[in-house]
Amino acid sequence: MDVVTIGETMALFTPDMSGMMRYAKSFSMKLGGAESNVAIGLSRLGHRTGWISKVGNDEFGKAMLSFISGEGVDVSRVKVDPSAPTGIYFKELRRADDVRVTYYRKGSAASTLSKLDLDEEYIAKAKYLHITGITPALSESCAEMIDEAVNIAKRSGVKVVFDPNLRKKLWNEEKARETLSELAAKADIVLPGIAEGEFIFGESDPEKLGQLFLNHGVSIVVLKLGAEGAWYFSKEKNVKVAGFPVERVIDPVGAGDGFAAGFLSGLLDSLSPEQAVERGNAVGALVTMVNGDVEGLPERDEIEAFINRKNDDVH
Ligand code: KDG
Repeated sequence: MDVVTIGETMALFTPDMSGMMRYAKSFSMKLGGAESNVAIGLSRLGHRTGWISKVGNDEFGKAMLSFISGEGVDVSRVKVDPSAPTGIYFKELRRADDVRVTYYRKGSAASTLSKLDLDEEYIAKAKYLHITGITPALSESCAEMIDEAVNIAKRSGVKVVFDPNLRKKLWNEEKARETLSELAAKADIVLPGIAEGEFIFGESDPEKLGQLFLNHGVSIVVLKLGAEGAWYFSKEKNVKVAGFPVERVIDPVGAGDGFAAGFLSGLLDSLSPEQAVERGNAVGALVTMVNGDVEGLPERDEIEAFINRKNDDVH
């Protein structure tokens, strides 16, 4: 595998109208989960990915396995739990700049994941292990599992990629700060948004934040700035890469996962740091133009055309 990831995916319901969800009469069902979003994004770009998770023995779990494996992601390490349901979440698109998320995931099948659900050999054979700060927020056993997955990766020479993905609705701030900071310290690559960096270190200046992450033990930090693009920091190079103009944002949820998929795809293809960040920015931008967490993730010819169009405009 190029990338193995671990986390919960939920059935996602979006009202077929904008505005307050209380007035919604019909909903579209999709699915979303930060980690499987990244796996799907990478798979669409031609990389080999595996997703470790647990779903309920219910229709949502079955739909999920079928959809995600249909995207080319290996689901052989996903377990089916007969005694807990697949999690659900609602996305209320009041306006493009006011998107509200409501979770129904307490006690979900994925929240019962534990160390026992890890296949050491499966992780050890990957090039990258991708984890997010969502999984340790789901339960104690999930937090322990993520620690163990990181330990496996470290002793097997697998690079750990960590996206803090702070979800304040899932845990208390003190615990979140402590855990995200610990995971960042153990990761090789960290992909925070600027607000997440500020949450962890209390600093909002991008260049100071980049340095703080490097001093924390991280080799590569990519600080995402939304539409503005992203900063790349490492011992060798600090560079800001401009984002792509998006005329109309339809749904920003999943853009960070799109960035992670694009950036990792660039690393897997041995692109330069600037080009890898550019690919991340481009995938993130494309995701925001489509309703849904994964529906806007591009295939390879689409991403290349999108990037070339911008560069042609510029030169
Ligand atoms: O990054 C997008 C995710 O937030 C979305 O797919 C749902 O995994 C999800 C979560 O926990 O919020």
